[in-house]
Amino acid sequence: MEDLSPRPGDLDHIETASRDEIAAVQLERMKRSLRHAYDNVGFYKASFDAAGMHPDDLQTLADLAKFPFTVKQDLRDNYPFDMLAVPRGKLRRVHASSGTTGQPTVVAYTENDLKVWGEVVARSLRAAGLRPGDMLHNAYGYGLFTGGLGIHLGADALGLSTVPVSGGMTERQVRLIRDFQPRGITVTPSYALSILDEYAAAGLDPRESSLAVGIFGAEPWTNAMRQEIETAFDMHAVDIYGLSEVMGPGVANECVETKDGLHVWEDHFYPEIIDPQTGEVLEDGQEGELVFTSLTKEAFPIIRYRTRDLTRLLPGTARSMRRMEKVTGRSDDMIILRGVNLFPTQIEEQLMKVEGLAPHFQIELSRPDRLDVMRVRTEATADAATDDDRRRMGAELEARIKRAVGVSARVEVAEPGGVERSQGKAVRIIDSRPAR
Ligand code: DLL
Repeated sequence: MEDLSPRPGDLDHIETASRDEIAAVQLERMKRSLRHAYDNVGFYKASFDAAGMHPDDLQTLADLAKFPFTVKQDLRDNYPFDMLAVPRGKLRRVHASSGTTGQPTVVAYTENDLKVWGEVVARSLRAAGLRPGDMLHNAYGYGLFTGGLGIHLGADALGLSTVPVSGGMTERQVRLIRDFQPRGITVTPSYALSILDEYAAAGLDPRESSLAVGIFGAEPWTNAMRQEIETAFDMHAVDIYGLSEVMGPGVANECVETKDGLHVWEDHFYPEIIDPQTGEVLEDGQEGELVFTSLTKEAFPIIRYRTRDLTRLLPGTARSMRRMEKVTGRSDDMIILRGVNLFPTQIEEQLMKVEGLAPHFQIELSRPDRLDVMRVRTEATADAATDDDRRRMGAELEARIKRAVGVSARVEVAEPGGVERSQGKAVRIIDSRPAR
């Protein structure tokens, strides 16, 4: 694989600044952000007042812990525009969650917010190894989802030429990559696997493609999956993280030269890790729920937003900013099976170890009698397809899950192509258990 490390002079000053300098920038911005939220958003005025807190009570970064949290339901309660801190006329963009699991939530951006978003995404794409003049195949969905348009903003800011292909029409994805010869691809890891299938179907070798790096996010994926994708395409695979409520993609990104977790762009987004049960702030290094406070957002400032994503904070390496470890999963996606807690990423990790299984899977939860049953549906790769082989691979995965995760699962190995493919975020869990 090509060496894509940054060259001297490529980085923003703040990316390699001292921790003291970063903390000074954060404190000054945090004071302003709390004040802006309190003065301009009724919800924050009410929630700070109820907690007996005022923006002037923030003297140190640690004081943030005394301020109240914001949760998804608060955004739903203030649908569509009651959380905005600027007049409607100052908005330049609105995005929204799909709302498939309830009322949609809305986020909005001023001109300056779009500029900052472009800068942090440009920083992310550069951390991944892209340089001005490179071509980017952007297969994140365009639309209300922040993925497509957010990456596009950053690609413009960095000076890339973007192919705004969006998700879907997989055959065309492969044809355009072959014809246009892009250096980078931005896509969910699960859709990258669908594109990989299409290469095989077209009789093409993905290792011959022009791609030098893929920038994957919007859903959890494991280091085992990284290996799989890097080998299949002969390119680097790095992780990008973000969420609409905090900005969109580009809140944190891995550096291609280290691939050791995602540097949080801490000059704009202040991270904390809390104990999800007690809300208490945990030390760096301890695993818990990630919480973000925006430091520079105008239209939609967000204070102590509980992401429900589980990870830990680690010291900086390739950049001075702290890293977050790859997200294990969302607390909403945690499966509790007969007293054992587990995440789909743990199943992914085991699955990748079984020779002959394709990296596609879904987890079905049901309760035929009184006990919960977990069924993992996966499939064989094209060249390992006899019934006996499939039974053996299924048994091996069952044994691995039992040993490593501690639960009994029934594994069903389908024919190649038997598991539903994603065109964006994969649906990993199908839960048909009746509510208790
Ligand atoms: O998924 C923004 C995004 C687009 C990030 C493209 C990266 C690339 P939402 O639709 O609001 O925004 O979903 C946010 O997706 O809270 C996580 O649970 C999950 N997520 C995002 N990136 C990662 C990642 C976009 N790298 C939610 N690893 C977040 C694991 C991720 N989970």
